[in-house]
Amino acid sequence: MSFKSTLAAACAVVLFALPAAAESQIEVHHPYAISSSMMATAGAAFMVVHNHGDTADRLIAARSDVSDMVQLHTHIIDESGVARMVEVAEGFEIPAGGELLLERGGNHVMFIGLHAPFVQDETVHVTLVFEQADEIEVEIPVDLTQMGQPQAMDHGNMDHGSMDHGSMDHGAMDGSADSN
Ligand SMILES: [Cu+2]
Repeated sequence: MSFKSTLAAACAVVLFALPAAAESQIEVHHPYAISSSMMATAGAAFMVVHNHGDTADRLIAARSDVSDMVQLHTHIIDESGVARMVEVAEGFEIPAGGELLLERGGNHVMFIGLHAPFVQDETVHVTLVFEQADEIEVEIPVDLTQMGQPQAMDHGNMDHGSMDHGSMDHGAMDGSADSN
């Protein structure tokens, strides 16, 4: 065997081994995507990301061609007590043997500049990018019925806004139980 082909064989083994090992570490459950209305230019996706590995990892980016931009977001209460979303450039940790919750009112994947409205039961193709593990392709079903779930309303100051109070107050617990 020549030096060249030995090297090529060694590389092939490495390339082959890495994705297989990484693939088994991260698993996505219960994904769904929403947008607030048919006119909305933004949408969000939620899911549970399991890390079956014995080292922590991070979700550091998400990509999709359904919108101009895809960002990792969280909700904060700013100095004036207003709940708003901010980008988290460093992403979210997924503890070893644990899970990352992307949920209403918390961390989420944000689609900014939707190219077309989200349609119920269609899917949004998203690539999740991790610090350690290989990228994962996820088909995320659009579930606009989740918009009625008041899960996102658990931060106090939303009711000072223009939203309908009546639809927010009942059943906050039912909604969050449903996401498990
Ligand atoms: Cu957001």
